Amino acid sequence: MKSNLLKKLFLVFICSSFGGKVVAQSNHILWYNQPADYFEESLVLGNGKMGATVFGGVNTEKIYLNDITLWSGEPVNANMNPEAYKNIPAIREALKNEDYKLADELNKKIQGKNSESYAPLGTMEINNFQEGKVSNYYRELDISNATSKVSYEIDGVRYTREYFVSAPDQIMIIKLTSSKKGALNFDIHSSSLLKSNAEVKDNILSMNGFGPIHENPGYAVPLSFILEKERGTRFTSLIKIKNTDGTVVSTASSLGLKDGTEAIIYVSISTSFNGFDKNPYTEGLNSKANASSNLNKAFTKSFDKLRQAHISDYQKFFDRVSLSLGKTAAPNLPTDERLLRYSDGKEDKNLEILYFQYGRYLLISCSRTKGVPANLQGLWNPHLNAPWSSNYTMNINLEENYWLAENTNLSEMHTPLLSFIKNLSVTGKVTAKTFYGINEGWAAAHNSDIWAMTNPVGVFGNEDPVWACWNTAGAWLSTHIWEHYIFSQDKNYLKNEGYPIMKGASEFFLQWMVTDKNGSLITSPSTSPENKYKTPDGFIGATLYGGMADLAMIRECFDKTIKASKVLNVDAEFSAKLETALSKFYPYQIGKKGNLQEWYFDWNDEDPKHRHQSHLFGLFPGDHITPLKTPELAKASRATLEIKGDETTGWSKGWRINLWARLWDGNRAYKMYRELLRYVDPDGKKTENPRRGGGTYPNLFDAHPPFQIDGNFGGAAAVAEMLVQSNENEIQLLPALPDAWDSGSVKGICARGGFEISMEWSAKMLKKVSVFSKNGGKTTLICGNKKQDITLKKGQKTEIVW
Ligand code: FUC
Repeated sequence: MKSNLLKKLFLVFICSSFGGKVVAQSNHILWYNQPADYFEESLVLGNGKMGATVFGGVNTEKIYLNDITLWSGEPVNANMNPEAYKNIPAIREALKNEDYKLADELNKKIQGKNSESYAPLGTMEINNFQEGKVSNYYRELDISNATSKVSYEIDGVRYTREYFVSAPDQIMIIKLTSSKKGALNFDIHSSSLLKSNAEVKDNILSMNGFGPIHENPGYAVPLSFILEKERGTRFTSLIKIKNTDGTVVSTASSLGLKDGTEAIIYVSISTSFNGFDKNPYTEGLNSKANASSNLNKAFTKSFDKLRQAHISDYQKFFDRVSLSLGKTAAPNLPTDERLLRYSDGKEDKNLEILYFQYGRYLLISCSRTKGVPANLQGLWNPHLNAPWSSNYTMNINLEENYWLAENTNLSEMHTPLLSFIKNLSVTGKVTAKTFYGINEGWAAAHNSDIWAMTNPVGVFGNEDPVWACWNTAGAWLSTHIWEHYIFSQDKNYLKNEGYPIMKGASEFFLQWMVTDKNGSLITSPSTSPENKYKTPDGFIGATLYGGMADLAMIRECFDKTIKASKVLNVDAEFSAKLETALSKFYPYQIGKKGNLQEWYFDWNDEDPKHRHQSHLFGLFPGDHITPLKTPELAKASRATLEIKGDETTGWSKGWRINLWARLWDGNRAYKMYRELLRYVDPDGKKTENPRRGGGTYPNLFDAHPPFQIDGNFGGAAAVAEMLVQSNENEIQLLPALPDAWDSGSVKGICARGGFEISMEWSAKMLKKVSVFSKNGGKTTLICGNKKQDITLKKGQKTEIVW
């Protein structure tokens, strides 16, 4: 007893004396005992618009700065291939004749330009002039308050830095201190990969520059940027030091502090982006004036005041959800070592919680800008030539970014995507007409960018239809509108903004679908993201008719549009048309291997283990396949997942965990969750036996590889999906609870119907549940064999001992 107590006291002592910080094994702190050498080791901060990637170096602190609105290009000319649609009948004819080779060739005529790219704003370097041996280095990111810290000692002097990026004040703050008076000596430089000019005036280090106007000519071709002085998005960064003592010094292009003890660095950035349809040069915002006004306002405020405002703004969102998974015996280790240990199969429940909450942290930090959703890298991209242009890939990646938005209680963070869909519905009208010959509704294809381009990509006939020609994004995205409504119960949004967009997506597909030889509705031409079929005579191709993924997504789109029209009590006639169409859809087919067929015929896949599984859309994120409603289809979905296996890219793992959760197989979902959290070495790191593949980097970023943020979000969403599943009428509690999580509690998970769930369980049995209703309503709670109907008034909460 006594020795246990002593041990505990000793542990508390060790933890609280380490680097002066409390670092007990944590579910909210990422920490390291060395600076980051690689991007995938850095710690990221953001306010939904501005992003900072902090390396925490001793002699040189490197911080990449991003603004989510800084892209190449300018508003898209959606009418880029006005006669493309004239080729559709010939493709249909080729498909009717089962001439797949010709169909694939002709499908290339339905292509337009590629997307623009997300651009890095710049790099800020803080050079420190302390020499000597470094000891007690410590670096952390605390996701419970969205602040980061670095501290170390040199010759007995302790240096600290604290960083945050504030949404209420639109500013990045860095506070530097030294434990010895006057020991702080540093200077700051700004640079950018873009065309820019840095200078110091009135003790402000400013950098002004502009983004390229064009373009990524194709993934296969090296990027070629054209810089024109009077075109493209302008950007500004401003840096100013507030010192308590010492002297602020400057050169023509650097700003510094001499012999100080404490200083605060204010960093303000801005761009001229003024909306997807406004020329960022001739109709742009004044980036200089905006950056300066944010800087001046923040500069009058104290560090404590700014910090407090930042933390309370952030915690308003973050604190809505908490998760506990019971006792853990995992030791307290730096996050990189912790991940390695976990990858070797060891238990670490708090790491599992940390990864879940980190997903929520990342979404709050990168998704708060109207019309500009989180991109492929969230908003943290250092590259001029980023992987996949750091753009929006809409055949999975963009949507997966938002799977956690509603169920993990971050509905506000969904709105950048929802407003972006609205923009897509504008350019998408032109795309529907010019590429597909459809005069009603809107269409969107595989890629997009900040300019809401909707055309199929491929550089006008140069790229593979297997990804370039997919045109079902409108169906998929419109389901996000329904999800937002059904979780939030915001009828005004549905009526005034959401429903017309959903209707437009449905209108397009109603016209686009054709009948097969037996009178069933299908799409033609179709492709299935981004897999290829093998016909019985050996042809490997992408273009086909009746792809099952298209049908699954359009089914969801029609179904949700009908539901929305009923909620609003409008468009009964249109709804009836959708009902009739749904009854004629070419039905799902079960293949010879017991799998859910991806192709119209029971063909083989070129790659049976392909990372995409879009034909399982109805199981997740859709809901028309469930183990109860459609047991045969659920079984076939399971067979498909078994054939594909579990080894895949980061985002694909994220998706499969959700699929297993929807199949109510908690242990398989958990197995794959563990595999998503498998340690992956930074991309550039040369080690003898590098750990590569889909998984998680030392900074807990998702590894496709390379870094893509979708896997972080998909993985976090899946945790919620394992604990709570819901539809318009029912809430399943603990539907896919893994054995490893036999006891625990959760607070604040959202369910469809506008409910918020908190509950406790032990020995895998639900003990207590409390349900809060946002807008009043009824639902049925289900757990195991027990069901309970509840009706609540708006704002009412009930607690049930189960
Ligand atoms: C899709 C995926 C790739 C990658 C890219 C950004 O094309 O098939 O794996 O994630 O998007």
